[in-house]
Parts: sequence; structure tokens; C-alpha cells
Amino acid sequence: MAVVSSGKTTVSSSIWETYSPDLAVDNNFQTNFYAGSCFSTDVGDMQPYWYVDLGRDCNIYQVTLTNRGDMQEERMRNIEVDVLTSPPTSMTPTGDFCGTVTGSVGAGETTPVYCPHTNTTGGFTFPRGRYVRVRKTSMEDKYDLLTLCEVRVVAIFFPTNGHFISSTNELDLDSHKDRFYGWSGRLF
Ligand SMILES: [Ca+2]
Repeated sequence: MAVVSSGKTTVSSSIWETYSPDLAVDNNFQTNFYAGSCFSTDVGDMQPYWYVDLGRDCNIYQVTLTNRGDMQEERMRNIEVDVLTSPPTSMTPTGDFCGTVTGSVGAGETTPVYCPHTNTTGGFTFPRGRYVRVRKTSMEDKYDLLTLCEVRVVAIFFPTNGHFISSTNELDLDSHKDRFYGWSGRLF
């Protein structure tokens, strides 16, 4: 596994003052908003989103969101994370669901969102795509900004020999656990 988001190209629906979307992938986990390493959408943006372009399709295992620590931590709520195969410039791009953050993320806390879905054969399917989008699904009011001090996208890379990954990108973690751990080094 590897972090694939650091320093990658980012886009957001709006920007509050100088707190641009790249600040969420600058590999700086400072959570004091005014220290200048957190991103925020603008007041009045009622469909706020942020996304990172990973540069190529990746199998996404986990996305972590780091909340601001100085105030207004309650704004990290009603959030959906998606893994998309087309640029998420519209609200209906193609892709796959990763997970949600409903709320209750404390000040300065980092919350993990796990993407793999359980499939019908008891294994896991990893969402695959080039773009990871974080957006709010509803707004309490016009000040309910999307604020992200850091986003970390963790991808898993499968060997291409097909020993334990099918063409549909499914992995049976239980029956192949030994090989999986042995190959990746560790599962975190
Ligand atoms: Ca940052």
C-alpha cells in the first residue's frame, strides 16, 4: 500500500480567501486553520466539493480526513467520499462509492474512511479510479464549509500475475491473507 495523494493536483468548488485545495495534500498535518495548511470552501457555496487527481487509476483502500483543530470542528459532517473514473466536474460523474463521514469528528482528529466493499463471494472489491472526491451531501447553512486540513489517499497495488486478483478487481482477503500480507509488508 502507498499514499498516492501527496502533492497531486487538486480542484475545489470554491476557495475561501487563500486557503486553496492543494493545502489538503501538502503533507502537513497542522490543524490550526490559520497556520495556512488547511483548505476551505467559500461561504455560500452550497454544493462544496474537493478532489484530487491521482494521475492514474488506483485501487483505493482508505481515505483519511484531518479536521481543523482550532474551532468549528463540527463542520466535518454530511460528507461523502467517492472514487471516480472521470473528472468530477459535474455532480453526476462516473465512479464508485467509498464511504461517508456523518459527523462527530473531534477537533484536530483524523478520521479514516474505508473504501472496500464486501462482495457476494465474501471477498472485497476495491473502488478503482483516478479521482478521489470529498463533498458535502447537505448543508446546515451557508457557513457549513467543507474544511480539510489534510487528505490522505491510500491505494493498494496488486501484482499483475492474477494469482489472487481477478479481472474484476476483487480480492479475497481471508483465503489469501498470508500472501497478501507477505507481499504488501503490512496491512495498515
Ligand atoms: Ca495540510
